[in-house]
Amino acid sequence: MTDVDKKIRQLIADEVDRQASGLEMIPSENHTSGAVLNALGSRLTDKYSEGYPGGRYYGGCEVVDKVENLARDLAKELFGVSYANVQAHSGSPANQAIYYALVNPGDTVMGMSLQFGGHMTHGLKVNFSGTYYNSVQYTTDKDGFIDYDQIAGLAKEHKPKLIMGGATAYPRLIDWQKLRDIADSVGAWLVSDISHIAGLVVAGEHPSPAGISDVIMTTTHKTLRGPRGALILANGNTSNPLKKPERTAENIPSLIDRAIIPGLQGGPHNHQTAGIAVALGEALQPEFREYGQQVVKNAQKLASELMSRGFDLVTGGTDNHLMVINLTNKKISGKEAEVALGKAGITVNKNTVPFEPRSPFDPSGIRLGTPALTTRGMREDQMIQVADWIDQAIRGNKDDAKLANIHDQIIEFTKNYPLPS
Ligand code: DSN
Repeated sequence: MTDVDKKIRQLIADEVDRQASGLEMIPSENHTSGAVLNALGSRLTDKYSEGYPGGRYYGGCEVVDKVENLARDLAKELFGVSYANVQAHSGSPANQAIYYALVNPGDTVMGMSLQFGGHMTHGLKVNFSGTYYNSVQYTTDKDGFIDYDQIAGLAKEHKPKLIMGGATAYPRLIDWQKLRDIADSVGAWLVSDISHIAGLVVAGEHPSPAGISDVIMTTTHKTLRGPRGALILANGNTSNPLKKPERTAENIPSLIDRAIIPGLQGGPHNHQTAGIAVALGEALQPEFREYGQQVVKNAQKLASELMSRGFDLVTGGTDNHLMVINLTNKKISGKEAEVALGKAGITVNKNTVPFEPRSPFDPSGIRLGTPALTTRGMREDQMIQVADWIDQAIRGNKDDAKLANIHDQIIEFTKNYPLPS
């Protein structure tokens, strides 16, 4: 054992302790099962396997072919599609592959502005998606709801080749059919980024874009509760990544496969693929459906408890796993709140609110959600206590002794809700 190994072991133990003794409320985070961790820490990480099952550029791939085929089959079954690519290393590379497959540099693309709840890869000017493509950004209305009329108007004016639906900080349901109609009105591809809500889609708590969107992308580590990674899903012809296909709907599998490799990536991360397969197998169990339903019940209970304590929630509540709180009326910035809640053992992230008047580095809001707390077995009753601690921490944000006292209470409380073993 080297000194570095010892240090890293200690840091891993410290991180486990931090997670176990606090409330992880960043809505894009979760706690994976021991079975997923086992797959991630396996010898599969040693293996190179550029290419796809049955068509690799390396020998010795007979086992990892089975791993990847299993992950692909489970993804198809879970989301009701005929094609899945499981090799993208995470969400941003997956979205990069989708643009690479479907549009050319300089083409017009449309997505939701980051400030209003979108993602960097949905066309942010400083991201590849806003640099290599002519990005047009849509926003929400003044109350924080997606404004489909605005999207339709922008589409008519700018004629995008691709419209990206989906968000990272949007607390309401997304109407995929309305986006489909808008995309069809201008002949654009419709891509649905369901990274945040994939677990809710599986649980029937959010409408699925399957059969509506041309391509679906999801990361695997948020509500889906797997390891870091991504799925790109579609329908269409069986892929033949060796032939350059025309950009037609039935060729989407070939276009995506070629965009991942040789387009953008080299070898897939086989340990990650195995972890994804394990997580997808878990998501197919009936307990996962109950889990997804409970995530939403917990979020709605937490939202109503916070609102009853005077918190101003963007859109006035939530339909999903997350909420964005505008803290302006509490006379505290998002950054200050993130720090104060952190001292109290509650991990959230600062977040912009629609029409943000402040800097994104110190915005007006915070974003929080219930996926990880629900994984640990917390239910609506515990959300009342959590809301109370959040309220106390925000009110006492300058009082370190008070924040430490809340943290002590949370340490005791979390002993009843262990991380998955
Ligand atoms: N970084 C993710 C999130 O926190 O929502 C999005 O990729």
